[in-house]
Amino acid sequence: MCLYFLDYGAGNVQSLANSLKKLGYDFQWITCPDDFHKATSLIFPGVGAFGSAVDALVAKGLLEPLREYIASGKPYFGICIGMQVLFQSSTENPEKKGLGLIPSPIEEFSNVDKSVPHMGWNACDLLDSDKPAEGADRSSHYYFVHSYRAAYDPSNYPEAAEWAHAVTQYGQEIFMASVRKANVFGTQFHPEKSGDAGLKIISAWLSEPELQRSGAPSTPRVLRTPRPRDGLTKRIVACMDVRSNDEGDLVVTKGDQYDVREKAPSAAGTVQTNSSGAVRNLGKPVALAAKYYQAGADELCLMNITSFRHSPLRDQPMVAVVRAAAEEVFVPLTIGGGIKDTVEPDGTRRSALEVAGLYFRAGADKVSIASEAVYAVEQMRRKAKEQSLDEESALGDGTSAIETIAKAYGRQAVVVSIDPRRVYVDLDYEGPYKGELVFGREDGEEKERGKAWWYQCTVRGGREDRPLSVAQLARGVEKLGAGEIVLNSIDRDGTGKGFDADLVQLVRKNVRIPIVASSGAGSAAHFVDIFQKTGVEAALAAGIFHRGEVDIHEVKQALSNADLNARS
Ligand code: 1PR
Repeated sequence: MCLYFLDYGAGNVQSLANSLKKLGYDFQWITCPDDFHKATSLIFPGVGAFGSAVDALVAKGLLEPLREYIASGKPYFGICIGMQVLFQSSTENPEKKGLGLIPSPIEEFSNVDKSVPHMGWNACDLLDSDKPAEGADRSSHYYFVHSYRAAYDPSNYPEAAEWAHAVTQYGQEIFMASVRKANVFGTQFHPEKSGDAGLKIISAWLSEPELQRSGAPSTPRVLRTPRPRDGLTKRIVACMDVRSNDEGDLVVTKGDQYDVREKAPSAAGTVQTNSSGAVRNLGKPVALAAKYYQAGADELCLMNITSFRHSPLRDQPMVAVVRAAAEEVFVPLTIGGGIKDTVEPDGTRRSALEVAGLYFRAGADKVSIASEAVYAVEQMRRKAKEQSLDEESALGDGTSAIETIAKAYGRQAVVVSIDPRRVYVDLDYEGPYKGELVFGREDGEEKERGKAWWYQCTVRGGREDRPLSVAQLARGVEKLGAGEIVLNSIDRDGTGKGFDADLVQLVRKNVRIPIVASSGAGSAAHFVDIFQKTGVEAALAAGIFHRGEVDIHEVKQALSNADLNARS
């Protein structure tokens, strides 16, 4: 087999390359139209936007050779955008035409009843129970990340529906999760990010060449009625804060309210309240990432909490960490810290887009932006004010890190990490954040009862407060194009008191993009609690996993017991 990859230069194709390496296959890149003749099997792992994919293929003279390759009957496997280009068009970029093999359009999900993008692990319903399933099965979950989908609609698009191989429900919409006909196979989900279940699909396609050519569905396609609840699981995210310790080793550390140093004992043997001890060392980042992947984490986050400010980008130690981790883990990997315009020690300027690109090429699936997101929203609001416009109506000018990275890699690749802190105020507070005040509940912590507070944004890992509320930031970054929010809490970080449900509810009310609740998890019950109270899509923890106090399996079990969807 002469296996080729089609890469048009956007996003993370390294993950798929790592999957093939893990499965023991070699491949080559399509670099010119002639390579299509040499290929006996072709995978197109498209990411980003439909229009930029089509544009890039046209610009490189690869669109027509791709059409001819597929028409020749040789096996084709398209992933995400690689599947979407088989369709006629996409409302994402209506002026661009796809290959038109499947006669229906790709359209945006409605966000009336759910968060968009559709991000996470969902079930697949195979339509032909008597046919080879390309390694897919009904009991597994697969990782999806997209805002546009091909509706499964046999009434209006009967010919297109014939291509459907598996369907998935998100909210009350049923769409094509995979397509299959003759030599063509495509998945909307990412098998390379779907753990063992996804590797099984890639392996089946590669190892059974006869199946690659004979995928004609037989069962007549009939309309499906959505079930009351979709199969999207609640995601459990394991987060590793990484920094160099005093000996210069890269370690996973963990703070209490962002203070990562051990409390130093005083001369008298009592523990001091200020922390001048060593940086807490909870393990090596790559080894821990591999451990959490094996333990069933749905996603992993690596946070570069000091940004290693003095390293030139090409020697950035975190890039090596991401590269090594991506070879071990086959679930989504987010990298955060230092995603901003930078100046190298030799004076060379690097844009945030370049920095992000380096991480994507190393194997990251998403980048997480914290301080720069605050500055971008502040600037957007300031400009609106200067023009005597309502700050809430402000729009970005296309130059922020969020906008440039989302444009190039798709909004699903851009996470904003928020580090808010409670600011307690009098009950009769009349300041600018009056509309966002939260009032302490009678069943809440004692210090909160009868109190009111708002949530203030911070930058530089909580070291500097900014004149911006968390609700203003959340609305702003959604407008700028962020695809997800990781919502930390400085007050709860490392305390084990549970997630801050008031904070999460506040942000949930303000945005439609997925939210990852973070900070304060102390038990499996805390995860159940935050999902039940707020309906957020994901929850993140660090300390309890690092210290082995709760394992990920236990959390999943607790979710299932509480009738919440979880990936086993
Ligand atoms: O500002 O874009 O360079 O990003 C810096 C990133 O580093 C931000 O995402 C910021 O949250 C993070 N960061 C900076 N300093 C610290 C610190 O701890 N001193 N870590 C820090 C913040 C918060 C979470 C933590 C959860 C769960 N850590 O990442 O994992 O709170 O913890 P828990 O389950 O133990 O309670 P930029």
